[in-house]
Amino acid sequence: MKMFTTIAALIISVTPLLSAADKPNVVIIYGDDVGWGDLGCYGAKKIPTPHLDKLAGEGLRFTDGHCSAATCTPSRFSMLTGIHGFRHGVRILAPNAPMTIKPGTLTLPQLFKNAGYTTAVIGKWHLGIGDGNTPVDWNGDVKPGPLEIGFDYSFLLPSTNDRVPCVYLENHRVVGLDPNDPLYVSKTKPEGFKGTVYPDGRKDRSAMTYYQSTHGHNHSIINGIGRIGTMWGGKSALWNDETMADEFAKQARKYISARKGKKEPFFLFWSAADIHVPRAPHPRFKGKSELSYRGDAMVQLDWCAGEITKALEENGLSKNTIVIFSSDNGPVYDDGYDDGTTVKTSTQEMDRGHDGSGPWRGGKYQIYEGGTRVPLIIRWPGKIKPGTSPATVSQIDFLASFATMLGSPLKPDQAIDSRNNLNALLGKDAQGTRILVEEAKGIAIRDGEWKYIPAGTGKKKKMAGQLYNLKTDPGEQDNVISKHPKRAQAMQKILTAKIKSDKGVRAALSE
Ligand code: NG6
Ligand code: CA
Repeated sequence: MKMFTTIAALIISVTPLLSAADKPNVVIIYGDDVGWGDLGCYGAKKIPTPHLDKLAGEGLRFTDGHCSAATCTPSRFSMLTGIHGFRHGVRILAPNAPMTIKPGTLTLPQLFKNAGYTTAVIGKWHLGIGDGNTPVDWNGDVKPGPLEIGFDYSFLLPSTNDRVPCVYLENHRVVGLDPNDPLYVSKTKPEGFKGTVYPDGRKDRSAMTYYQSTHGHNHSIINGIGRIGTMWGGKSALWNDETMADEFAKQARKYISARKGKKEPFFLFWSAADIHVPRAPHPRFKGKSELSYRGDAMVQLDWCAGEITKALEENGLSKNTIVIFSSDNGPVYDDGYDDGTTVKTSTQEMDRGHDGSGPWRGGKYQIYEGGTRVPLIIRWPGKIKPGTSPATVSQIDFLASFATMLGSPLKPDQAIDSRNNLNALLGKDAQGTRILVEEAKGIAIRDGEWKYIPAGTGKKKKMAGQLYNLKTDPGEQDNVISKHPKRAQAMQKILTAKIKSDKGVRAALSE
């Protein structure tokens, strides 16, 4: 009997979970700066999000789902590579930054491609473009980019919506560029340049007609909105901020309808600019939330999610498609634009009584739960039982989990920080990972209900080490490090010896 069980277990462990014909399509709908508390199904009272609420009702809604870092680039880097950003010094990227993901790295799209999928990314990129040796020629082939790391098709907002260049990039080419007004991204005016010159907000604030901005959002004024970085020319190719969401939704519809009746499954990474600043939702969303631009942008993002799920439905693809909704970091309010979002109370910032972090402390940029604990919803009709899961799950584990689902084992040097958490993602394990890494300026770790933030240097003073029990103190208010010094030391040891280990979290934690 024992022998039989062992053999049966062996067979189960080496047999792919899926036959080729059953491989599900996978769509990740990724919000930008969307907090845990910004969706109706997570408790938002002032922002109607009917489409995402429906998705949650038909799928599994995680209450302890995480992105890997409290800012965009490291989170996206980790989700796509299964490697923590801190290993490669990945930080928020400047407008003209080169690729953070080196061609040849095993990425999430490459994993799917190896398993016979066709793959695409539509929307915000912010992972850098170019090899870092030769400057990117925005008038020629703009590469390496997503096509060189596993995506078959890309339609991008290359950086962020508050950074130049304010143009769309389809595969290797800027869309709608007029060769008579070539595009350059550089601090200084290119020699002999005769094309469009945009107002410099440092000298001309009156050009900020949409709303005023501060904190470096003033180098180039494009469409009346201040941006980080300077661009020259490319006027015919400029995006329209108010139709950007419509454009990305249209591209998603086009892509999905082209997949109808095709044999090979697809992976689509659909990455919104909403609800990142500068928020400029289409005027039809004005006043649709009881909040400001930020709430209305969230209603717009919800509408886009509805367009994507409708496109799947109309093309008969819903049933065999896994749809994931999540975000790249926690919430932030005005973040440098006077869009009327931030209303300060005596103790915290929020938007007219709406707290985008829900019950968690902090938000974007911060090491507290609100920085990385984000909405995470997964729907797979007939395969994932609808409900709510308390399991601890992280986007960095998507890669190893999908590798398990596809029966494509990872080599030890691939996606070194990604661990298989498929059972939790499918709703078959209510615990998930015990050890979780949270990255902001520093690195914190969770061990079940405990959270440890090492002592570090804050902006003004040296921050002391912190230990919280999230079960009794979910709001991280009561630092109990002096009551439990041994626990803090043990967690520090795991952080130094295992999390920071060159072998990666997967190998180090399984030892
Ligand atoms: C910050 C920007 C902020 C935002 C962020 C990136 C300033 C003062 N602030 O540096 O507005 O663009 O970078 O956001 O420049 S993220 O979601 O892409 O990480
Ligand atoms: Ca973000």
